[in-house]
Amino acid sequence: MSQIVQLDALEIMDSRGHPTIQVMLSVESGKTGIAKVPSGASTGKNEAVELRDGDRRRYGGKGVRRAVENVIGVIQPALRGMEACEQRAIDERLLALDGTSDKGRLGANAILGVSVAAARAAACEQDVPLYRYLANREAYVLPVPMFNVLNGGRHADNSLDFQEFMIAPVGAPSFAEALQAASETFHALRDILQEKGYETSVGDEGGFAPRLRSNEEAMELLGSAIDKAGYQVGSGIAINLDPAASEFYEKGSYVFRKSDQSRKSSSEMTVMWREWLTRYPEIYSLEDGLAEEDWNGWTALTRELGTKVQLVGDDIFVTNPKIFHKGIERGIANSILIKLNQIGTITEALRCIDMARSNGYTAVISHRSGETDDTTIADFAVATGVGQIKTGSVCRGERIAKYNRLLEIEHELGQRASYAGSSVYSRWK
Ligand code: 2PG
Ligand code: MG
Repeated sequence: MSQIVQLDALEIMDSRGHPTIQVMLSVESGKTGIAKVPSGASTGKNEAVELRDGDRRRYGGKGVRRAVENVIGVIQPALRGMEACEQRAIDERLLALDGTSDKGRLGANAILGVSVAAARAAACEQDVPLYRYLANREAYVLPVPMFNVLNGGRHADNSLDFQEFMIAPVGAPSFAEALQAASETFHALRDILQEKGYETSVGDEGGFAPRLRSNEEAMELLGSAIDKAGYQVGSGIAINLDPAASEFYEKGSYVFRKSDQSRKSSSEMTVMWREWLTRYPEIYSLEDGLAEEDWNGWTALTRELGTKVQLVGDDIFVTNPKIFHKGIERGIANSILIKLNQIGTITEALRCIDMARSNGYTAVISHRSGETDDTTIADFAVATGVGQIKTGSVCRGERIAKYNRLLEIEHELGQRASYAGSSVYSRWK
């Protein structure tokens, strides 16, 4: 009854008001799975291709009509008759149909839409929630959420070079209480910013985007907000960073253009991060502390700090099993960020998670800065049991949709749910 009978797609809006694709996949019984595909701003160079029309008369070239046509005209005939529950076979068929190494023919946006819509249709057909359908075991771990409450870098027009300052309520007993702690801290931060005369408007991921004096000031404000909300800095609420260093890497140096115009070499960056970790022991996780091209720097950084902090590779691995494999061989990072649209299929993302597990790496499921109300990653985080998710601040509907979905899952699981908490960082803290 789960034979695929129809695929449809349309151009919809993402949270930045740019077009993206929605895919609907229907099976024989009449059940339909719907997927809405996200889109990044600080994208890694080796991400799978997001197919855009390039026709400047529409949406400045960002239209996705070609991706829509590929779903309907090319993918639909090739998938009709396949079982929606055969995820791997579907994903392999999509890869073969595309035939390129970067999904540039059909578009990773078209391909991911279909990959996720198939999973959703199959779950619906089997009448089980998506997380249960995707998991192949019965242990359900709710992830530690990382809330990006202060935005900088490419996500905000302010003076912060670092893109994301996140709070992670590791000490909470449940996901619901983690969300509560984050919300209280977020509002305490708003009060503090207001008192200090800073703006409280938010950036792309729902975090505040004030014109602070320095990246260090961001850390101090977060510490005060956590304190004001009545939580313990570090053991109660950790601070996780994603400076997204590829964005300020220019010809072999790191240039702090948004703040003080200073420059640092790769080894000076590692020294800086070592000092930050000493000064701010509440930092539990550092993502993209160096740039995607700086492989030697990454190896040195990992050697130096890999036993002290979670080092997450985002731009450098781009959720690509082949690149991740090379990175593991080179001793790069100890954690991988998983963004479904960086690679384009559920199967390949799962392969990265398996590789992470078998090589002693952790994994963090992530949204993109351009999102929709799609909540797939919430289910994906629970299904894979990786214990960590980052999906923005406690603000903006497209972010809250994921957190609300996690609340729903925790509620539904009742006694069977367990919150990952500080255990995910026990290797370092
Ligand atoms: C990141 C992400 C998500 P973007 O760098 O980790 O927070 O940003 O989607 O713009 O790549
Ligand atoms: Mg990142």
